[in-house]
Amino acid sequence: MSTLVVNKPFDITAIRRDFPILSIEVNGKPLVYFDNAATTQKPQQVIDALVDYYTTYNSNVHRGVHHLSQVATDAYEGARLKIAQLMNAPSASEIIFTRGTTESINLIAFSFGEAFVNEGDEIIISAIEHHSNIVPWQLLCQRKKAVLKVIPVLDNGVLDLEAYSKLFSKKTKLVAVAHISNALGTINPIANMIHTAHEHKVPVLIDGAQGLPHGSVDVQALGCDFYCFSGHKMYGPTGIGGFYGRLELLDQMPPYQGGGEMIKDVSFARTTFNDVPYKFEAGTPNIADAIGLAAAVDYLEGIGWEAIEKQEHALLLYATEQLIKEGGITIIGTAPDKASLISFLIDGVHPLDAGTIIDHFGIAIRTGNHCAQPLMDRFCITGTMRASFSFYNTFEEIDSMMTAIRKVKQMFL
Ligand code: 7TS
Repeated sequence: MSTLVVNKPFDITAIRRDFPILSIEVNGKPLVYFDNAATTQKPQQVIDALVDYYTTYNSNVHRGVHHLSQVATDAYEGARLKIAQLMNAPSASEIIFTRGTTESINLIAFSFGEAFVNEGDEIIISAIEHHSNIVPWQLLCQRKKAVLKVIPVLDNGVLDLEAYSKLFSKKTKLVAVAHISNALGTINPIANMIHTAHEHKVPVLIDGAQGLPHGSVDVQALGCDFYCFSGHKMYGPTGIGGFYGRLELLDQMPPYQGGGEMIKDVSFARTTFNDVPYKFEAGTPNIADAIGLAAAVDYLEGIGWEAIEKQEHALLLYATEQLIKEGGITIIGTAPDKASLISFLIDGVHPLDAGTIIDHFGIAIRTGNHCAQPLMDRFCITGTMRASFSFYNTFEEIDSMMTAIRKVKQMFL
């Protein structure tokens, strides 16, 4: 396991070589992968870490005194520590592994809800949330007869912070908001929003599914109470993710699932629960993929967050310029502060039709509502086309997308 991080110069050719899938062809054309907000591709280093685990030290964790179990436990707990360091969490025990952002939010909505939410209480979310940060709160509100309040969004895709500050009442129990919108690219001013909530003594959950992959996150500097993430969106395997939770809250929250590992002592009369993080990790965890995720973090740190942010920002600016220059395109979401994704419509063409034609050119973009149906309703559209970039994408790939867009226009207009 590497501990020394040496930032290499940004060498796009070498970086692309690390991702075997980037050299395949789709429909007879070199793959252009612009669906990184849905999931990112995996570098060989992550694939190797998975193979190495299954080939040389596959074993269950926390249970055995035998050699393999200890090696696997060290690697699994090492992955937890790596995530804690990545997010600057005060301690590794405040990192809970789950299947990803959706499971993290469901866990917190259930467990925080059991501990702190009662009839008539209020939860604040925003108009630009992914369904994963809407539905768990709706379920909680139904269960507890609580009330869901929604921060409105302005026409440019920026949250209405004046309206936000007026949503708080003595009944507000939690704010749950995305770091970065997966449908618009808006980077929310979460530090300010957390500050406002804390003035009202209300804890804040950040949906970081699109946040953690794009830049360094410091949960202590932000002061957030929960920060949720998905490993597969940050170059790690699917089926692994988790969240940071403030210890003081985690200690007061009941378990989400019962089973092995989350107990201290079991009798038929009574069970006492393990300490965090194990209280929230019932059953055999996803050992291999946690180790794969740690390899992804090593990989990202090897490139360096500054280099990643710089390349992704340059790609966003270039794509935005090209789309504006092209004309006949409506960009949905024009916030001044945006991450590396762009949602747009070719005027007069259904996004699904356009996406299908673009796929013929080997170009993977996303079309649809991006699991943000209320947001689409707000903008009176059914969906958009979305190109989401990673540091491994190139300006030439954006040129290829523009050529495909021109072809769509010729066919439909
Ligand atoms: N929150 C946000 C902001 C997201 O973008 C996503 C997934 C989720 C939560 C759920 O993450 P999961 O890993 O638990 O599924 N977003 C997308 C997307 O934009 N296209 O496909 C999945």
